[in-house]
Amino acid sequence: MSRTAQACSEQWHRPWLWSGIERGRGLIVSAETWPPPISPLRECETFVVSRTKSNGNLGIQFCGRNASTAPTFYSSMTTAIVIFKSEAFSRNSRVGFTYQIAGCNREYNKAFGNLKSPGWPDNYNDNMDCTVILRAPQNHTISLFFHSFGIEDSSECRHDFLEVRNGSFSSSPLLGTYCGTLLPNPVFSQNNELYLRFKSDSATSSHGYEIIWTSSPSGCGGTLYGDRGSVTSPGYPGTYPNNTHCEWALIAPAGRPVTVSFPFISIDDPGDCVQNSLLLYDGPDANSPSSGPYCGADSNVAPFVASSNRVFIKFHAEYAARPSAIRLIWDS
Ligand SMILES: [Ca+2]
Repeated sequence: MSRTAQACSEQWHRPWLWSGIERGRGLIVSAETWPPPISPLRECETFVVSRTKSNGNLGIQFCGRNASTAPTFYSSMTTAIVIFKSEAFSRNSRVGFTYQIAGCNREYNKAFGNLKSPGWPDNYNDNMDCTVILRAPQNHTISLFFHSFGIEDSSECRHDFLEVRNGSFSSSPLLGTYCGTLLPNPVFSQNNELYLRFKSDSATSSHGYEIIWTSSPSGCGGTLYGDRGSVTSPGYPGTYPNNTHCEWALIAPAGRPVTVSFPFISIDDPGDCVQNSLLLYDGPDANSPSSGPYCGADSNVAPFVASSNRVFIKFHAEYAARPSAIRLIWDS
């Protein structure tokens, strides 16, 4: 099934709300324009598209004249909302959006995002076989952080499993196969692509998984996007390498202030928090008011409560002579 909606006026269009009917099957939304663009206009002058899930604004926003460059949007649930705004629309122009019921295969060509098991937050269905390919920009490596995990446990994960491979093919080197309820350690790719396959058998399901992923050219850091999630130092739970420098920009949905807690923090340091430290900023970048520096080992650090939906995190470690790692969790 697919449906198309059109807009042709210079105003905020009433949002379209589209719903699928099959639990566990999201929607794919894509955009096109008529007539095709002839000459480029200023970015964002012609149309602004924001497509969101029904329970918040964890969607994507796209500005530009050429709809063919708009990323395809996958909803994780059966509903998608499309909001369209035009500021300078010519009389003969049209923009359209098409949706169709999606299978569970996904391909993301972007630097960061989040992944949820099919049907989340409900249990996944039986007999699923889903492939997800993450493709970050060239020269980036990907960090995959598990925030919630529950897949039917079985010996050697023979019943249901999530597997992660370093590359974009089913034959790429295996990084891990996961089932059960133990939260897997983060996965760090060696290049800019990861291949994930989720498979369930014909009986017994569980609540599935919630994953935050990001990427950066330095091997650590990137944008973290989602209403909640977690992040760790590289190599976690092992010790981070010497000269580690990570900068994470955390973005929760608008209007939802972020709280960051510290379930594990052990930063080897002589005590002055100069060479090795963690800083949290109450805003989008390092110009925002900071909290910290945090160093040493402490199991009882008070949560950091931000005033908005944006937090910037800077972790710098020149050396680690003793076992050292950090894990942070955020909620909004
Ligand atoms: Ca099963």
